[in-house]
Amino acid sequence: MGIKMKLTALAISILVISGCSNANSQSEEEMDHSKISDEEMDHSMMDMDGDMMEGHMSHDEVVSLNDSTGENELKIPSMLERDDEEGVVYTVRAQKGKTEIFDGIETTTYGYNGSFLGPMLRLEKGETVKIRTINELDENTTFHWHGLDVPADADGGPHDVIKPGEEKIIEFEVSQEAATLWFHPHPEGITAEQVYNGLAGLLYIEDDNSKSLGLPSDYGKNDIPLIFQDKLFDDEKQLNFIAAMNDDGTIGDTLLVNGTLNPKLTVDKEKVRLRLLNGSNARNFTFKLNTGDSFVQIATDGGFLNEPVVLKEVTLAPSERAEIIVDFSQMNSENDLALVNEDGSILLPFEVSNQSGAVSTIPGEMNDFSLTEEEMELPVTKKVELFGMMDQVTINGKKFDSERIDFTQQQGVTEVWEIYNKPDEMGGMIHPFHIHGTQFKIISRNGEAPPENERGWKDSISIEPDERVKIAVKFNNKGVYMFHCHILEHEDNGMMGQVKVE
Ligand SMILES: [Cu+2]
Repeated sequence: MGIKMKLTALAISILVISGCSNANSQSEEEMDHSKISDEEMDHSMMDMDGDMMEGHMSHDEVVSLNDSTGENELKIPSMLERDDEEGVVYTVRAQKGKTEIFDGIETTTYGYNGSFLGPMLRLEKGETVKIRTINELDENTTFHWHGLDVPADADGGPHDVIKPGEEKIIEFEVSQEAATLWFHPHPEGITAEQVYNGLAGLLYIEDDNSKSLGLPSDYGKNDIPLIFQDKLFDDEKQLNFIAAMNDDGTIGDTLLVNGTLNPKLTVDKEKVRLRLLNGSNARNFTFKLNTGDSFVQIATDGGFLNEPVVLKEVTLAPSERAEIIVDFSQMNSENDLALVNEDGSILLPFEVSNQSGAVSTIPGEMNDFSLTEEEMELPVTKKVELFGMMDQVTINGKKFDSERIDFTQQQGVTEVWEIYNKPDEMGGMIHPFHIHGTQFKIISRNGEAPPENERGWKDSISIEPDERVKIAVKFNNKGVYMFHCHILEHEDNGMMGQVKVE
């Protein structure tokens, strides 16, 4: 971060403190808020008055994460078994329970088919699936299948409330390609709390392609699910959401990976596939190896990239996924290897065993994703403006109203949505934008082609302040779907709209 940008951040904080909101008087260069990270903004604000500015609590990155000490082996979610019923039936129960996250201490948590988080649900493209969803909580919930291309009545948005003690069977055909998706609750106004308390699970889709690529696919061995979540525990080691809650996204100092405190992952000397999910309420993660070595990304939110992309780091906003492959074949246990965050904090130490694992090669061609000339030239027909902070967040100047349809779109017709993250006098903040019931294609970010690792199916996109993105959106099913900010507190505060597909 250069001095100029620091000064810019300072200039903005002075601007704010002096109560001047006429940001137009700033030069264009100074107005380039997108280059100022939230951290810079907050630090400069803290420098000025020694504390957070009133009414504007921290964004993410302000509370740093504690390093994982690596004393606990990573837990791997169990794979959900099919029920013994006609048709393909899975049962998913939302429950409350107690979990030993800290040694000898019981923490009250929520989970699916267990006390914390959920099992991994593995579906095959082409199969018709029935899922029985049961609410065993003492509050309303919904079961939302994030990234799944399903009819709206199976999507589990805020309209699909399941009351305590009630259940619902949904049925759909798995129509999309192999991907790492997930599921979580989506009840109006209380999504953040329920996810924070532990309701989240993984949903894998496999298909002929994914099974023929020869990628590491031994679940829990060289194909590892990784749900990253930050939490703030109180003195009794409980998750007190009301106390921890921040309207701009609840941020914690304690990292849990698959619900494991201080996790480490033991791997053989082989290529290992890591399916990264940012399951946090609000925190962004930038994943990299502490050695500075590169890895390859093979998949986005909704499927394989056409070719592996070599990277040194990958950033995921809440709800985004990336599948990456790390090559441990030349590593040994003397290497102090770990997955770390942008600031170097240790997220997941690796222990490399002496065993040589499977020899796998990463194919050069993995998919046939394409963004056509025709799609790129379509006019913008839906405009979305994300704005605000705290409980003042809006989309196109409005807050969510379950009775209001914001957009209509024809089933099977591709439209270009332009999403603009409008800065405020504070600079603004990143909003991860998610659309239900579809996977979309990124056409451009500020007029430029997206980076190589975003040239694949996406259901969420991280948008910087003052950034304008164009995406090609097509719905294959009908009904009313949500689009919203995936900072869950923003969603609960009304940063959400509805599109009706006809
Ligand atoms: Cu937001």
